[in-house]
Amino acid sequence: MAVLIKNGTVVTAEGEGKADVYLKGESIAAVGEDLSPESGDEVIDATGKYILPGGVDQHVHFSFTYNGSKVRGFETSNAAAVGGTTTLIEFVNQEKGRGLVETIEDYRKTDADGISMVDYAFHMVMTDPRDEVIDEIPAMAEAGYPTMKLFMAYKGMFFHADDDAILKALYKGKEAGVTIMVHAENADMIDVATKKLIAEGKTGPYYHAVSRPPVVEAEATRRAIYLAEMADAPLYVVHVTCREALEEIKAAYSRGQRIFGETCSHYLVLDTEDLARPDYEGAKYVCSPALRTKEHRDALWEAVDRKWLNAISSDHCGFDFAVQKHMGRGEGKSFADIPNGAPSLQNRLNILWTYGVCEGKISRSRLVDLFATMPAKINGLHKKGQLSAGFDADVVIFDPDYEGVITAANNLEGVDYTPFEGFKQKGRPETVFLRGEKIVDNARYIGRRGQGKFIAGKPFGASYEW
Ligand code: DUC
Ligand code: ZN
Ligand code: ZN
Repeated sequence: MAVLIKNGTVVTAEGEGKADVYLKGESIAAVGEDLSPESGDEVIDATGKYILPGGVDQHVHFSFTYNGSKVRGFETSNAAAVGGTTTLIEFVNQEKGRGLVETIEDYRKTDADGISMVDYAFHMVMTDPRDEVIDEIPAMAEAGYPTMKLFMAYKGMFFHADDDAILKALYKGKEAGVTIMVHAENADMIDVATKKLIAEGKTGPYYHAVSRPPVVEAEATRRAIYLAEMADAPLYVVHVTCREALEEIKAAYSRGQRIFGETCSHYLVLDTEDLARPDYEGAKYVCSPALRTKEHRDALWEAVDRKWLNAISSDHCGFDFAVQKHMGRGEGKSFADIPNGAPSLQNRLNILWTYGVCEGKISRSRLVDLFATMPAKINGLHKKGQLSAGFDADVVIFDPDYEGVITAANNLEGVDYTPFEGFKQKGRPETVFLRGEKIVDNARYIGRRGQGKFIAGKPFGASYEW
């Protein structure tokens, strides 16, 4: 069945204008003026609405485990749909002693296929950098997984990676067109500061930020850039949060290195002071890197506007407050025991629109680039993230006139809180199509479990284009 969306304003990464959008089967058949329906087509009048490509969230955690506590999984992916995101990219931690492809494919079969309500792809997280694992990187890319992250943070945890692993991954990744990503924080600096704070009795959630200040992120970002320089390979820095790390990325880019990065919605609107909220509510805001001050938020908004950063992700992590976020409370416990991460799958577009577009920090076109187009290109998802003929018919009809308040009470993330509780919201995704099928109608999820499908990424994504 075909759908013709008429009279809306189509927003792309290049600009915007009045146009109709024709969806036929799973693809966009045409974008243009005065398109006519065929008999039997559904026609939607989008007068006064914006038409955006379905979002691509390149940074979600549906399998992350911290101190034995696990996040909510793909069964909550309808939260992405109502938030206007139609493709998710999940980080899968390699299991020790196992190969890369087998780890992702086992996880995919048991935890994503037949469950996900939006389309999905995967990044590998390498945790066991044996020679045969490094040698498997090209096969991983050929299997549809052309991106791999390494955690420079988290000393003592099985997923921590040292410089040796990162450099080997950069060398081998470059041969195969794999984009190497890093979570850039200096693990030793955090470890020493954490132990010192705990010894001083400074154990509450606020000290999470004190244990990992911007210098921790700047040091690791610079080191990763040097490693990428040595390998002459591109590098992607996930969740950039501070001015100092941004400066490292900009400097490397202007020296001619292919260094790229993203930030995440919570770093643009939340504050270090949120970690000091009473009644242990500060624990809701424990994520890594830590939340920053206004000075850094301003720097991030400028960076996303000026293309110094090229994507805004959620870094969604569905730990609940009542039990999981309380793991740092009690005798002998500290902020270091609180699972890292916050739920934000549903509100990425709402935050970017209300606090970015409506406050004049980014244009609608810039939003589309950061929310959908660039994340698709970086990850080699060649039919996602654009409103053009031949692309997947993943489309959001956005109502700019809606006004509301964000609350966990009407959230589908399956978590008992949202870090954006009480935030004003302007505009909302009213209708969402996933490959031509309507999955959100009048801002309510109407799709089916298992409707999403796996999308294989192609190697040599945008970080290789110069
Ligand atoms: N940081 C988070 O806040 N959550 C998941 C993993 C990470 O690095
Ligand atoms: Zn991270
Ligand atoms: Zn993350």
